[in-house]
Amino acid sequence: MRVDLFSLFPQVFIPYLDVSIIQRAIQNGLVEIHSHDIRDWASDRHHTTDDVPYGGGGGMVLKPEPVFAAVEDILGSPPTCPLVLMTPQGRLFDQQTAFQLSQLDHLAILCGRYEGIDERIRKALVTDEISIGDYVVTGGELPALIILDAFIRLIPGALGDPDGAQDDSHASGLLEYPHYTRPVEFRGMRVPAVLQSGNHAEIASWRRSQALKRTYQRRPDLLKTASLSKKDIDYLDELSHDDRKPG
Ligand code: 6SD
Repeated sequence: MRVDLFSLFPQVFIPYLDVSIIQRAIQNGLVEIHSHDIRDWASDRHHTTDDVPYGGGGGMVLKPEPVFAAVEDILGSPPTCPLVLMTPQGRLFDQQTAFQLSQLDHLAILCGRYEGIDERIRKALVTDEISIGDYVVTGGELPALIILDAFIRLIPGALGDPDGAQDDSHASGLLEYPHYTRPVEFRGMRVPAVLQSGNHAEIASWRRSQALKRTYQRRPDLLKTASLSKKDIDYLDELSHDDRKPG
């Protein structure tokens, strides 16, 4: 897979892409990341990339010319791959979108700066708009890194473990069960006995119940779309009946 990143601060991507799972995925040829400095396509003497907004008001706006020039130069005209704009106005990013992005051969991401981008960029170049949540950060770089990280780890072979990301929170539509490692007792807190039993069926059943309980307590909204067995539903019924008992 190839990813092209367009930004006014492409240097911020480097340290994050240089470590851990993403670095390994790049080294193993699973993903190729090219970051581009939009300023390199600014044609005036001062390499200007922003200008005042028509209609007045505060803040500056990302100019269309350098963005069109950069995107058309790198992706062709018209571009043949999706161009995602990181913006608080986009659709909310989730694990399903991460999975869809991980299956593309080629993806481009545009990171805004300033108070906004000229609307003609959105109209003529952008094919999809994604938000990482209902809060505002200073530019699209951190949001882009978040979606990059989320989908690169889903590319088959990116995680060392052959089971990959299948147990991750949200992969099953549920939150993850609790994890324990050694020592068996730490500051008076013991590892649940079932995890030391060696009984794989019982361990799987305990983990499933814990995942269901956590999701029920913290993110009950997720239960509407999770795929649940008859046994899961019976267990959730039990939890909700316990809630209704006095005391
Ligand atoms: C100015 C940006 C680009 C500013 C953003 C995206 C989300 N979900 N929060 N903030 C954002 C993206 C903010 O360029």
